[in-house]
Amino acid sequence: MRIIDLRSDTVTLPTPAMREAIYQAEVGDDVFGEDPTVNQLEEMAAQRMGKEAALYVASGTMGNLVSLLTHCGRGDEFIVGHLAHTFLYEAGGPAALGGIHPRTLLNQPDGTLDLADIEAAIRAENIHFPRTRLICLENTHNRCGGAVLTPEYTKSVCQLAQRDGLAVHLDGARVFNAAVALGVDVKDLVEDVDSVMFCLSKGLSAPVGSVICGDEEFIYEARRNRKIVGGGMRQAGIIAAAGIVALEQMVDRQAEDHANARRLAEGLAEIPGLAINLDRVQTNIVIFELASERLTPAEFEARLSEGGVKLLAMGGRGLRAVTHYGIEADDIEAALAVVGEVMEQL
Ligand code: TLP
Repeated sequence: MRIIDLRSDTVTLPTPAMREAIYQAEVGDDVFGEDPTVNQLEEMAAQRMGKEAALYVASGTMGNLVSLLTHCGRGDEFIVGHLAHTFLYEAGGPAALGGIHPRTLLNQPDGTLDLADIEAAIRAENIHFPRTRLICLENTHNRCGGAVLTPEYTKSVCQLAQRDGLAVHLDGARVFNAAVALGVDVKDLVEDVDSVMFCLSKGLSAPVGSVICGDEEFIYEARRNRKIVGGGMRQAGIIAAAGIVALEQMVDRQAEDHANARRLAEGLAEIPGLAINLDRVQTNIVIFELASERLTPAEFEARLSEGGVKLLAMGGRGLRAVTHYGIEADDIEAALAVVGEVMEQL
């Protein structure tokens, strides 16, 4: 039976070109700055983002953590959405390892934070208060169904931050999905942020790794913090080689993933017992609800899995399916047929 794995775009396997690049990669000791392949990837990433410098890290979680450790000291506060990945799914790393205090604001359904809410949350200087240092945004927004933040919105948050001397970090795990969906250069989405982390190992299909981009000084300090968390990786060119192929070959094709997600969402909308807001499907993530109370989302997930379709129950009545390299239009039709059968049997 063919397994259609829609749990995440993290399940993507390296392409033949990536395996070839891995085989051919020239490597050296990256902690000495001597891995030519890592250096090439970092230069390429900085250039793509329009930033001065970049740093290769093991994961998105490490990239966000290292960025937060670089922006904030112990007892400092960062403003973050209540549905942000950095807040929900990174094991409290900034608090556990950096003594950094999260100040959560309600995410709007489109992934934004209300500008008035941000303004109201910025603290005055007072010995009782933590010091607000940073605003953290997420584009695309995972828990908001892959919602895209526009260049204009991001710019307005950055302007507000600059007025109060705060930095802005973008969790851009899927920022290339946002760029493809909006038809803009990714530079336009990160122009005014102080740091951005993007993942090579999700929609771009590389096996391992993420990159942080920012100015020279920020990246110098981030390199120290990467060392502190044990992220100095020696002959990392072996994996960085696939990252270079990802940036060269795998960005534009994400439009196919978006088209497949849209088709999936439209198909789900026609199946009785499921609820979905089609306006919210903008990129490669489809979040929908099991409206029928005849089975729990966990049971639904298990039944689909027996039929060869994997997706994730997300708490509450919500479920998530993610399209990616390796999932074709036919797979979407096959997945919809399995979902339809499971719902009919209820
Ligand atoms: N997200 C994963 C899981 O952790 C939920 C997924 O399957 O979507 N920022 C965002 C917006 C993310 O979605 C993720 C991973 C990360 C950061 C962390 O990246 P990794 O998994 O490389 O540490």
